Amino acid sequence: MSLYNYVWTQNGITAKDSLVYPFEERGLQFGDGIYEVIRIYQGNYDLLEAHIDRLYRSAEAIRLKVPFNKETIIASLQELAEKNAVQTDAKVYLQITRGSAPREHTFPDVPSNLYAYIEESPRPVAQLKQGVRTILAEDIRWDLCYIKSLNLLPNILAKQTAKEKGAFEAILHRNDKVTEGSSSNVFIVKDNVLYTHPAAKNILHGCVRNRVLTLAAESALEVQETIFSTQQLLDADEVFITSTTSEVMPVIEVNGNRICNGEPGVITRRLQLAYEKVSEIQRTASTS
Ligand code: DCS
Repeated sequence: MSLYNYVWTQNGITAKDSLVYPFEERGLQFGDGIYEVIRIYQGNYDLLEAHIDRLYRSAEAIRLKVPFNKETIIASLQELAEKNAVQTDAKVYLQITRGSAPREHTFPDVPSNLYAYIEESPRPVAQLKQGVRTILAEDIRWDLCYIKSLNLLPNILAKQTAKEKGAFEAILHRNDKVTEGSSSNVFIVKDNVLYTHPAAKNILHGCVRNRVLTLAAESALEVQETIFSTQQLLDADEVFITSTTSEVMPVIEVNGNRICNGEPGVITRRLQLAYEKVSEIQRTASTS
């Protein structure tokens, strides 16, 4: 996937090839930082404020200084998209770390490092239509997964296992209670009720998750933010996962067990369409 040429750093917008990182950098050496992945549809940001709000919540949780206020971050990301003349479906990756300093665990007295770049990111149209396979994996992460931290090793290992088993996502569980996916939130539908894990500290409070909950409430669908088990997942009428890049993605298999006869469910479809509408996703772009 191609990267757009200009990146934004704490020092301004620059060509990506001119960006040099020192090897003594807190993100590189400790994963001491936070990030966001934000959608761009046809050159326009989606859910930008929600992502920046979450960025600040993550920063506060790890006592990281964000070098700009919210308005400046939003304006700079807009400027970055304009400078790159982005017109396609894309995503921005924004990262802030505790800066460049000799390797000591304690906080250095240096400015934070920030960068953001834009990458083309076509919507996964075929998968959105057909649904995807998933596996179950133990959730071995720490207790504070609401922080979008750079430390993604457990997520990476789970996603790699999923890939090796021909699956799109690993659905994580702790003592047989489903938490979320390795890079997504998980929903089930049972008897016309939508269930998802509560927005507790041990899951990421997904921006797409929040939007789907709003859409469900607007369509008078009963929603319960409660913990459910792996058995309830396997017995669900419908399952779907949500994320910035995957939107509302139907799940048609969990650990080799077919869900909804291997077809995306009716309520999943309805929420998918509502999501496309509210995100102002161009139907022409999504079906091309
Ligand atoms: N849970 C985890 C662990 C995630 O990493 C993500 C998104 C989500 C849930 C869904 O959150 P959003 O709805 O806000 O996207 N992960 C991003 C990532 O790392 N790549 O793409 C999305």
